[in-house]
Amino acid sequence: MKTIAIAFLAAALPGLAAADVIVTAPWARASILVSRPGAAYLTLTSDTGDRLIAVKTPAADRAMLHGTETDADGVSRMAHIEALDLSPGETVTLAPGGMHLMLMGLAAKLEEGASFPLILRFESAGEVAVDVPVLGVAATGPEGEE
Ligand SMILES: [Cu+2]
Repeated sequence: MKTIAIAFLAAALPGLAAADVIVTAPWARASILVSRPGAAYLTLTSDTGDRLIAVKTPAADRAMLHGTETDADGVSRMAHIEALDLSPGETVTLAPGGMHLMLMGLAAKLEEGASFPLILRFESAGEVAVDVPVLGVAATGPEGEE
């Protein structure tokens, strides 16, 4: 009986740790061509503070965090962000025109109405999986992604 109780407790721990980061409102824009990278957005909150260190999805060969910078000429460019620090209690929103998750080498077009799993890896919370719904092509697409 004692053995069973310990095994149950150990199995429950990763789930408790993952709850330290709350991932809300994930979405992606539908893609017209499979040859173009896709983009996904979401909101992150950590009560204790954490660090997003990796992103992966079966929907693409590679997923990475990008920031958007606008230079003096008003031209926006994307820059790879290696890791994203989350301050305790702070909410970070990824949105078109700003930070986004770039999905390179899509396995298939992102079809409106479909959804795909996305796994976010945090330094403390470990892996957090979310289901990302695909919204319409015209839904406020990110700037400079063409
Ligand atoms: Cu990008």
